[in-house]
Amino acid sequence: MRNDWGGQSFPHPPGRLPIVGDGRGIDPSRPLHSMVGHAARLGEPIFEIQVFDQKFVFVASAELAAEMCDEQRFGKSLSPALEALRDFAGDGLFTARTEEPNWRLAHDLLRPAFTRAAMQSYHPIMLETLAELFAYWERLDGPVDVSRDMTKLTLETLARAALSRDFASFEGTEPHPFIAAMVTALTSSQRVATLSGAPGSRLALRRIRKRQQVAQDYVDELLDDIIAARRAEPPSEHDLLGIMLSAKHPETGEQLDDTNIRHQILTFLVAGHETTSGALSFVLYYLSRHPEALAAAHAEADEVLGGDRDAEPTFEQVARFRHLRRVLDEALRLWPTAPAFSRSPRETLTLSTGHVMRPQDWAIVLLPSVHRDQGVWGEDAEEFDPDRFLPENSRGRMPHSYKPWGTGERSCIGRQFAQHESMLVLARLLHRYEITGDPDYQLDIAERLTIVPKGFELRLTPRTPSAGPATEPVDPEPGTEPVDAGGACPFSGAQRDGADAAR
Ligand code: MNH
Repeated sequence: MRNDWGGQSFPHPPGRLPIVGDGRGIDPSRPLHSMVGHAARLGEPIFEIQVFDQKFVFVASAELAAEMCDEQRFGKSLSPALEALRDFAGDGLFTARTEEPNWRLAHDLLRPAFTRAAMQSYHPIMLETLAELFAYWERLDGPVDVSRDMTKLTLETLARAALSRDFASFEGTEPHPFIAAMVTALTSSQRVATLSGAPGSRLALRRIRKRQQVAQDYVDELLDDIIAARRAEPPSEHDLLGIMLSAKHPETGEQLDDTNIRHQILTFLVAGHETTSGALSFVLYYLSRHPEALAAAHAEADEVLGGDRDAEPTFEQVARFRHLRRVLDEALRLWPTAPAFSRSPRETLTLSTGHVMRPQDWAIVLLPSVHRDQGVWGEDAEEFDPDRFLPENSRGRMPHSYKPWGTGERSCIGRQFAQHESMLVLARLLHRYEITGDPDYQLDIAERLTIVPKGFELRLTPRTPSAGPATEPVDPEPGTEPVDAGGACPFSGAQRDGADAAR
């Protein structure tokens, strides 16, 4: 048994079979949903799933997740899914082991590409790409597929900010072939990870690996051409690629080699575009279902941007979209688009549950479950309520109970990038358009390494912003806001009860 925890066992779903283990209880196209469902039914802080000779241990409570977020005692480990992704992204930042020299080197060298100053240089690129999305929408008829178009936008933005390359994402409705290849490589690495323990899977594995190889060769060649072309130009640190090619470590003078640079580019494209696109799509989904949160977002956009629907936020204005920021935080609470990360202890230790955990053991922190822990988020934890993130409601919340960006030194390096881009996109979109969802749409989530809403469409109609400074405060006083109409939210149970949510 791999990851056997020295023979210790944990609660597991009923109906375990010999050999296949708990495999029957996992929907192969929706493994995350299956795990979140098991977590909710078991109600345990930690549980296990066995599939053939692989044991997976999941952390579902905020308290145990917090314990494992203690950087003194725990660090990142690579789950089988990340291990498999190394075929594709090698020792790039996301899939590197912390002990590998390339992790620290790349972390130190690439930090400057994510400072506030760097964000200022990406700001005009983000705005320009967004304007192209609006122009593309204006050429389309009918409702837009939200995840499809947010993916176009975030990939294009990243390609331009990181590589100064145009991927022509808005030339048609089809995604760039690079995306198709990347998705093939990603889904294959996930399937390899789930299949590799299964007896009789050799043929299937070989077929998948072959498809993966074709996709990967295409992607590698495209990236190697981009790197070679840039090497031929005079050095310039105006984008991420430029920094990767010329930055030297201040103490050792070390640089990244070309293979590692290719791994880093792939990492940034993979880690950076679908996570952000999913976050934007979930935000738009929730806003389309919560009229009061939507109205507040429209009002905030008008207050900051005024009466001209073509107005673009300045860099400094982005910080003023406070309500919108809470909406993003709340969407990432319910559906953290990078939904899990793995942890191992630095030395053998005993968990608060009494289990002994050794450095070779790993556990997967299941974020959607941690983020819905009623002990932290209240009885209405399943409900969308951005006011949970008002300062007065956040005070005193358990540390490490909200982890959509991961934790510690291996947390998301692109967080500011994603947050800045998301705020710009949402602010401009809601300033410019009325959004209408199909009331019959049932939230359906596509799972890869990340999660994105599937088949979610919005009808966009031009909106006339109200001019001048708003006369009413955008943030209602706690306790005076209108009560959520409820019902429409697929996770709704009880009515929410206002400001008590955080306690
Ligand atoms: Mn991002 C790591 C979530 C956007 C690049 N990211 C992580 C981790 C989470 C995460 C969680 C930690 C994973 C782990 O512990 O195994 N990231 C997100 C989310 C968004 C996001 C929810 C958007 C929303 N990420 C971005 C963007 C970029 C990016 C945008 C790049 C421009 N993320 C990374 C990289 C890492 C990472 C690189 C790995 C960092 C490291 O380990 O040093």
